Amino acid sequence: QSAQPGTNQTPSPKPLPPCPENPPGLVGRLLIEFSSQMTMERVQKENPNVTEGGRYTPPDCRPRWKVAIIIPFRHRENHLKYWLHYLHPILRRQKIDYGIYIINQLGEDTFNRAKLLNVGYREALKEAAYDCFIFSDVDLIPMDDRNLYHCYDQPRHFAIAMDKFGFRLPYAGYFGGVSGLSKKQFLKINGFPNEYWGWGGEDDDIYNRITLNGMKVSRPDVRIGRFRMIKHERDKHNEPNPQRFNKIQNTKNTMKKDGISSLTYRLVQVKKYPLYTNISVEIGKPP
Ligand code: UDH
Repeated sequence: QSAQPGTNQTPSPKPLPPCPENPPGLVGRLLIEFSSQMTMERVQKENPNVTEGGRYTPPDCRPRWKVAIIIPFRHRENHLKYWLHYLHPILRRQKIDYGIYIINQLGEDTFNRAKLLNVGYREALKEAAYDCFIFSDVDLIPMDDRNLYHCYDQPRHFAIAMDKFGFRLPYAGYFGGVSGLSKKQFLKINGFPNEYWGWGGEDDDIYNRITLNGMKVSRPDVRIGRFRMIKHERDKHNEPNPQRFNKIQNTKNTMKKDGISSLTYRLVQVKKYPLYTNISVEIGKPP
């Protein structure tokens, strides 16, 4: 038989199919515990497919979102090991294209979670064309891998049923712990506030920004949105902020000028580790 014209050319690789909406490898409810010792070496061995800086993309399908996972951080090395141990395999089963960014506040001035998250948004975009941003505390682990870490039509709240709140939302407008916004949703609310120093209020301000801009919060089913928090004492230099009650009354006036549009900080170091990218910054102190 004679060869057909063109058959000796190298075939172009088949385009990958879109990733399934319900990834078939999910296992559902997970056993999460923090009593066994965890080492970074072990977590690295468990995750050979993660590439430098904590990046991963599914080999067999085309993900719909490119997700930057942003973690506000200072002095929580032990929690980070557990977070990486549990989350890398979950995200892999979820067929997420992602990068992990630890935003480390340098110095010992008052902690500022929301400002660090703004920094994460800006710095992650220097690394890749992310279109979805998931903001997670370092001590929160999902108990069910059907809680998919990507973006949705509306801003998403993931951590709706934490063990410390009896597996319920503590109040209807709660938006703390783990949340996710597409780039478009994030820019629509001018990012997050930079002026909440110390513990509390910033998540309520973000909730206000979302509703004031005509969006609403989307949430998973309460049986799927369960989380375990690694128990810890209150950190030094993150005392409850007494101004928070007043400040959240004023989101409508403050959100236009205070946000990603007004963000300033000093980038000190970007360091790529096997399982995450560490971004160390100076973000100033309260006025
Ligand atoms: N964070 C740090 N370092 C700090 C403070 C906060 O990394 O010094 C980050 C970390 O990602 C943490 C998140 O910010 O998960 C939120 O801070 P948090 O864990 O202090 O807030 P949470 O509401 O706890 O979870 C409040 C203190 C509870 C004290 C309970 C004492 N029994």
